[in-house]
Amino acid sequence: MRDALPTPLAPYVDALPVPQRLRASDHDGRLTVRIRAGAHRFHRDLPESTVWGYDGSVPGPTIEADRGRPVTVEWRNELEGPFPVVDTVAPAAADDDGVPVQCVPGLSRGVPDTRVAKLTGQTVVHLHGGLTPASYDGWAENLFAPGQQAVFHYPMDQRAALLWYHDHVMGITKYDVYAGLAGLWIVRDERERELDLPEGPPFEVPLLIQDRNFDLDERGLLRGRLLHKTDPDVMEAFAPFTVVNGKVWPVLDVQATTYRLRVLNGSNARTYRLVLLRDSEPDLARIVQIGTDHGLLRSPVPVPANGLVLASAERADLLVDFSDLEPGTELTLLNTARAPFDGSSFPAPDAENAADLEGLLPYPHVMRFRVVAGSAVPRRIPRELATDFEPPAADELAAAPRRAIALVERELEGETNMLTMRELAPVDDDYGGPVVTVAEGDRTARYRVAAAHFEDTTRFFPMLGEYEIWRLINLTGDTHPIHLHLDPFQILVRHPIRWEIPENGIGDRDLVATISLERDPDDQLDHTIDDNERGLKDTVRVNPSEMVEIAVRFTSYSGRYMYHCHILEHEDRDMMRPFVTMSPDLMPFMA
Ligand SMILES: [Cu+2]
Repeated sequence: MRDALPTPLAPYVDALPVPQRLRASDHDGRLTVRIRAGAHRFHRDLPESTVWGYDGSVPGPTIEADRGRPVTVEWRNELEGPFPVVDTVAPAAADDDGVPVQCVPGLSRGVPDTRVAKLTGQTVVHLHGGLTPASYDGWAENLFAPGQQAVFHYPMDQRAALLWYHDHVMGITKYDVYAGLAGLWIVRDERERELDLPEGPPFEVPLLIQDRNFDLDERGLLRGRLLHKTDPDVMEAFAPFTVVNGKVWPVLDVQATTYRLRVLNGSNARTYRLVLLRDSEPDLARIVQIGTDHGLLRSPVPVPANGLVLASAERADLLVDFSDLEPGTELTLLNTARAPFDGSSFPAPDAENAADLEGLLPYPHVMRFRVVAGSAVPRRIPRELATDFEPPAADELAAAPRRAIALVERELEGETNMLTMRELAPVDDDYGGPVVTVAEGDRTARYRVAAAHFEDTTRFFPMLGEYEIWRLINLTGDTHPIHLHLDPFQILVRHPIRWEIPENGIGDRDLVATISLERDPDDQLDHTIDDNERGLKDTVRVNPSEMVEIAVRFTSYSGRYMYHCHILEHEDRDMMRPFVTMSPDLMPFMA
């Protein structure tokens, strides 16, 4: 079933909102952000929605900071009133017409979850991509309640990049972010200014992309109330309406010049593959990508031929040249990615036909650009961008500690599936318990599961200043965007793998699996690292039948941090683990 539904809201009628700018330098580095309920209109033809937002707005204000100039934020929790999102699990995955319930608004006969309705507004703020001391990183269990506040110090001793701040409460991040608790944070530095990149309005435009769904009233008409709906087959909420900076399918008037788009996928679970179309044809050649999660790439790269893929929490810094276009020209940004995303491709020339109900993509619409009158000014694109990082050299990695983590989905009877990160520890040949074997050429390594749940004993103690190699082994059918807090990493390789898990091989803590580093003949994915992934990343897509190796070097702070899947429904359902960065002089004193 690859089919469209009629759009219940008119696309491309609302102007793209640009979030309020909050420049730290205008406030001597001291900011106060009130976390509170607000009223927000997601579309011209929708009634106002109640949201929970930073400064009561969706998205929150875009905080702008300069490298080397610390920022202190007093996060004041002033949340009150009922929780603004209704949560439900529909009793069936499809309605009577066979349409998946996640493709349509309304409860689809689901019963509102009363536990969610009773949430009172406990919160904690995490600055995603921030090199932040552990005390201010927003540990998921260190909460502040309504009436309380937290004063967090952000050193901003880090390169220019698009970061974002969002709620990170253990178990309910998916609800709090969906309610509106997310905003952008831009770090600027001298290198970017040397390159004369667009900074600020009108030519630098942040695009925070999310998906949202809404409840219906008794007459079946859309009302503004936010709806987080899942179904018995799909535990993640994949909402039908794409929202950019808080508006469903907005339009941006652009002059005939180069724009810098700072794109973030802030969705709970949905991955986007963004394709720009003009006159129904892909028009991706006018886009170059200059940056990724942690800022500038070493040189500009084209976006992949079938579109720019961004999983939850991934960012892209794009330059788009509109200078050859006549006033009145329209370009449309569409999404061609099915959900749940499994890494498979979709041809860009077919983007207009990407609607796919079974793939939980009823509307490919994202937003439109409309060229308006003005003088045409192309902008020179620098050929060399970042000069401050290199791929790690072989000798730097030769002695690097290696860690292995299996991503596992455990199906449970009458309960939502459990997703866990299984930290693997090598065992010798006489170990008699359940093992995971990894065959690599003629060598086979054997592992036991050493940790499976967030509260299991911490096992990862990376030493500051030293490279480590982490191997992320996906034993599920979906792509998981894995995010490490604190320092960025580089992707070394994506290995295709074959794997087998016997019946009942996934226990609460045990795992039996046979993995080999070879391509499965049925595997259609190419498992390449895209050019735009050869930068400093903090979130990496780990596709099905794939083992991703990353090289990470923690440099900045000692303390307790976490890594997790950035599909919020997974992170909340245990796909998260702690690690502790260590100063080497303390290691002899570790028990
Ligand atoms: Cu996941």
